[in-house]
Amino acid sequence: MSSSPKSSARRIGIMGGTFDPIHYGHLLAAEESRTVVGLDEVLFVPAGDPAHKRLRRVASCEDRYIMTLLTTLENKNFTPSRIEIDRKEPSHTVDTLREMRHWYAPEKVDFFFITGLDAVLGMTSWKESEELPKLCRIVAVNRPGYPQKALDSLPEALRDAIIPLEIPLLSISSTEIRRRIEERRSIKYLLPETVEQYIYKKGLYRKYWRTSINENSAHSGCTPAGDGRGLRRGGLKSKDLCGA
Ligand code: DND
Repeated sequence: MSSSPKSSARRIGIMGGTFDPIHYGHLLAAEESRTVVGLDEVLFVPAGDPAHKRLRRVASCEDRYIMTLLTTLENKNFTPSRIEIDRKEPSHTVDTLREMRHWYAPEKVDFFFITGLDAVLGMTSWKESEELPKLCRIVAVNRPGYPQKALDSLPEALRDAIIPLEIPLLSISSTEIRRRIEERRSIKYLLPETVEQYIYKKGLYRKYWRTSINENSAHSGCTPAGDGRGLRRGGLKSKDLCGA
């Protein structure tokens, strides 16, 4: 699998995230990866049931999907995917990549999983992490406080699959955005305005959110939060949205 666009295989970037909420840091990472690594498109894959975020409350997967959809409308090369939202199990990248691989002949597509350096450094704890290099290349974008040198600590097979990518550092995080909302501070210019409006309209991340845990777990089901009106599952299928 090559990192430069020489073969005729379609080069698909996969930007996975909890996206709670999605912000300009995610978008910049995806756009820089697309242009520098030479990707044909980038799929944004919100985790349906982010197993690694069980200890805090996470906005419903439908809210996070809608925020992702609103964001991707602004870039014709970005496509939201429901693949993890529609899966009834906890979200794991290896399952997503295998499912995507299943849709395409191997010579037709190369996958590039786009992720921040912080996430890459924890990858050895992901489900079947040793399988990931067989399924995709990993574009590791830098983040403030995480030196590229830290990649040396990863197992060789994982390291060999990594394409390190320097991007302009944006010190924006979903944690900081949620904190600002709790504290009634402005979140303007940290994320697209449509997402900001959606957050306020649905009353997401207000102070009382701190008190309970992840609502997206398979036990509680992936149901719309808030009043639940109009945000039903199943309107769009993952294949439609992933362009498969
Ligand atoms: P996060 O919860 O870190 O997402 O999850 C990232 C991906 O890892 C998702 O696809 C997860 O399903 C997958 N994962 C995690 C743990 C275990 C397993 C899989 C498993 O398979 O077992 P966030 O929404 O917080 O962030 C999304 C991405 O954007 C991350 O890679 C993060 O590093 C990056 N990012 C930034 N990059 C550049 N500048 C910024 C960024 N803020 C976040 N300001």
